[in-house]
Amino acid sequence: MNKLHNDLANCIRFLSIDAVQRANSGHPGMPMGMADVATVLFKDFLNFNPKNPSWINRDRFVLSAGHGSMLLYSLLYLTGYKSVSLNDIKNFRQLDSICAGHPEYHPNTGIETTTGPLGQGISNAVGFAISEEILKKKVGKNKIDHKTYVLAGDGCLMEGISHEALSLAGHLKLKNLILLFDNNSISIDGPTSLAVSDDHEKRFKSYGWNYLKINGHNYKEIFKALKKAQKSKNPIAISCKTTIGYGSPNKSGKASSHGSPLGEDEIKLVRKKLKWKYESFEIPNDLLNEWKKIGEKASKKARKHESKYKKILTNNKILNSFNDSIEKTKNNYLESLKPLATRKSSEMFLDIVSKLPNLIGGSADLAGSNNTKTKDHKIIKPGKFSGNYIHYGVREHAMCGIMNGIALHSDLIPYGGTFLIFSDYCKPSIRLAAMMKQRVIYVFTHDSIGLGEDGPTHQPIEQLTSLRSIPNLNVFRPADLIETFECWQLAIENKNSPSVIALTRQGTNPVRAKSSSKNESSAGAYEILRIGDDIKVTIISSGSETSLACDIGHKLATESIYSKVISMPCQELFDQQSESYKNKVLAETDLIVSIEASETSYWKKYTGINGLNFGINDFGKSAPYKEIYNHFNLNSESIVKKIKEKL
Ligand SMILES: Cc1ncc(C[n+]2csc(CCOP(=O)(O)OP(=O)(O)O)c2C)c(N)n1
Ligand SMILES: [Mg+2]
Repeated sequence: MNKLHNDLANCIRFLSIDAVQRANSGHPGMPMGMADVATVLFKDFLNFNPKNPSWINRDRFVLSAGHGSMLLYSLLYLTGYKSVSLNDIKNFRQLDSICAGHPEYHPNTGIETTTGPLGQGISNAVGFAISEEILKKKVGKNKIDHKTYVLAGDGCLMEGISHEALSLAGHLKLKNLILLFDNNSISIDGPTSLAVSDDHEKRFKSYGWNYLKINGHNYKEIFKALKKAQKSKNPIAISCKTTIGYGSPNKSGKASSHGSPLGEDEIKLVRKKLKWKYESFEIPNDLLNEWKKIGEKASKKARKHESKYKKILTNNKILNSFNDSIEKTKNNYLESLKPLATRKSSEMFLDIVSKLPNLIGGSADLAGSNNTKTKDHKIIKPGKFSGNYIHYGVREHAMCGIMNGIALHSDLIPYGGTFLIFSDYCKPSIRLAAMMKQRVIYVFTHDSIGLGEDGPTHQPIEQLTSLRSIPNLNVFRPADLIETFECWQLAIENKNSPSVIALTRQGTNPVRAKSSSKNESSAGAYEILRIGDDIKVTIISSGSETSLACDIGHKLATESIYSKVISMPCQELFDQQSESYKNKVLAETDLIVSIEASETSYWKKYTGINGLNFGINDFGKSAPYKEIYNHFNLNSESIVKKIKEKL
């Protein structure tokens, strides 16, 4: 037994116990159980700098088991991060406290990512590790050379996303990734034997990981394992056998210590058992100094290294350098004005910008369908990270969690593709990207019944509505090549929001007969056609239905009914415009009509209850796509008829 080690670990234990008790809510069990492992990690292995938390070559520490957030907050406070004070810890789980119930990403604080949904952190960590390898390749080992540590529990490993992420990490041979498994065999409902009998070792090894087993309360074993892990040639998991709620006479080893305060009486017993003679929230000076020394030592080491590093990637200017090529391609298109699938237009955009040094593309096994991979892309392969394109395999959820890690790591901009219908498999990670304000770009193709014969299982209906309901997510649905280029530019330039770009499988007719140097899509919606002086109808539309809307405008005009057509590639950006702009676009006529081959509810905020919403409020159909459009009355004859009836 090493007294100093125990004392240091007990600082984490008691801060966690006291904070949870004071908040009368939270999770003491995990921090009490993993305090020993975390102490050895921070004291002897982790490269970090409390004085410069965003130092690029720091090791990343990801708490996938986010319910144990007090472990992280305690460590940040003890090692001297300005971001977390003792007062913040006393305010655990209170409004606007940095010490939230689960870690919520704040830049430059030592909190690397938002975790909460179990297993997300594992996929984020895989993204961090991939980024490290990519950057190392770009700038050299003397500047970038760090590890990613992820602490995951039984729950994280039960989640499906862990399988996807661990499998890809093993395949790619991410030797810089170390997973600390809090193997306490307890989750909320009781012993994990209620629900799982996996052989963890075999599981990890089958993915191509190394696997070590230790007693997570024996500092020598922890030290040795971490030492070994530094040299691993593959990603490595360290199974730390721990006791949840370690030190609690009546609750240790039981689910009762997982997620509620221990209670004043039990806390007294823990103090006695662990020989902790201090008051609540009291860390004695000598121990606080020991912890501060750990932080200062790490700072000193970091500072020596920081001087080597200059900012690697500055890229907004670089995007401008593609402007000439972007304009040239647009102009060529305007000369031919042929129908073109927007997924193809997207590929043409990527063809131009694929040399952007920090754009990292990928797809979940649909590269050819999503048109995300261009002829110039280089594939990232096992152990070889000089490329810029990731084959994520059929792993949509992990792809999106990994992209969060890539975006958080540094200046890399990840984009990844799948079918829009499978955004449902991505949603938890998309939500977190939006919450963390990360620039992640989702290329979701096959965006409506227009995909045709693959049928209702593949035809998105409610997906756009669902995505539009996520705060801080821009959902783009461009109509033609010009808009697709504009939307891509907006997505790349927006550093604080993720973007969905929904694209068609089928050809769409050009609607922007004239390009303009102004990015019209940036306002979210704009007038694309006006016929006649005395207009009676406003038709709003997005994506593939915009050319249908224009046809309808022309047809109505032949019967002396005049209208304007509004192309609305992005509702979120339109909603941010000035009242006067919104009125100009939408308050001109009494009748407003929306057309989108999708669930209609979000269009009602623009059309009002007296408007007409043409869309689909049922599952799709399997047939050639034009027949499906007719089946759902999404054609100019039916829509013109209904508009006339309404007028
Ligand atoms: C996706 C998801 N599902 C459910 C939960 C609720 N939840 C939080 S912790 C937990 C049990 C986790 O067990 P384990 O990882 O073993 O943590 P321990 O009890 O050992 O601290 C559950 C079900 C969650 N946070 N995320
Ligand atoms: Mg557990």
